[in-house]
Amino acid sequence: MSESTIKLYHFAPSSPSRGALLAARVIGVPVDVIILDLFKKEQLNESFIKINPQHCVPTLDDNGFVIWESRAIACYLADKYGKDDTLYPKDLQRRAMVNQRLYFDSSFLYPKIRAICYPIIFEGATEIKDKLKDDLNNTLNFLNQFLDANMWVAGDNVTIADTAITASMTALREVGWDFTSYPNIQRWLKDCATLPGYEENLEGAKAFGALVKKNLKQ
Ligand SMILES: N[C@@H](CCC(=O)N[C@@H](CS)C(=O)NCC(=O)O)C(=O)O
Repeated sequence: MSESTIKLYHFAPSSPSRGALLAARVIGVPVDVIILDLFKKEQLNESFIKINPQHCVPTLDDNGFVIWESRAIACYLADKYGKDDTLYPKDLQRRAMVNQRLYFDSSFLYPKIRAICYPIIFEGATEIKDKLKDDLNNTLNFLNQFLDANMWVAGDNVTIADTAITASMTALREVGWDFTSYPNIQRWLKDCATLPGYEENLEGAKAFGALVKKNLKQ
């Protein structure tokens, strides 16, 4: 029996890390999950620094081919191990649309969630500044608009843009964010619950939410 030699270095509360793992689950590729506890600074272990000098999760090691950046990991896994190209289309324009949503997540959505949550988890903040709240809500408006005409964030079928954005958005929901103004997002989040690996993702999102809520003045 052959054993998987695909390793994913992972920490469940991290949204990018969950995004890569959820992509692997939806693609259906078996990965050995190796937990690095960031609160114990395990990512700074000498053995991991040798694998990834940037010492971040998620990091993928596919038989010695090492890559990090959660969305790049998802693209690689979908291209290499996807049963077909639905999760990451080969058609240039459909692929460009998935890439656009992935970049939307990496450069707009997730950084705005992080800008709110990291100071609360790590720097003693107990409140969310109005400017940051408005900024994130503005970005959620765009996501809600993407879902106006589409069942999934990049079209009519699930793609790796959905898995990345699910990881970000479940974390935000577990923080207790108000999604009342975003009916499409609420509907889409319900649909995402059908994805393989969703419950595993949710567990990490809840851990993240608890870290924020414990310090947030209600
Ligand atoms: N853009 C990266 C972000 C990765 C990232 O920020 N990882 C954090 C956890 S959320 C990390 O590993 N921090 C520990 C460190 O950098 O030492 C991705 O999507 O993979």
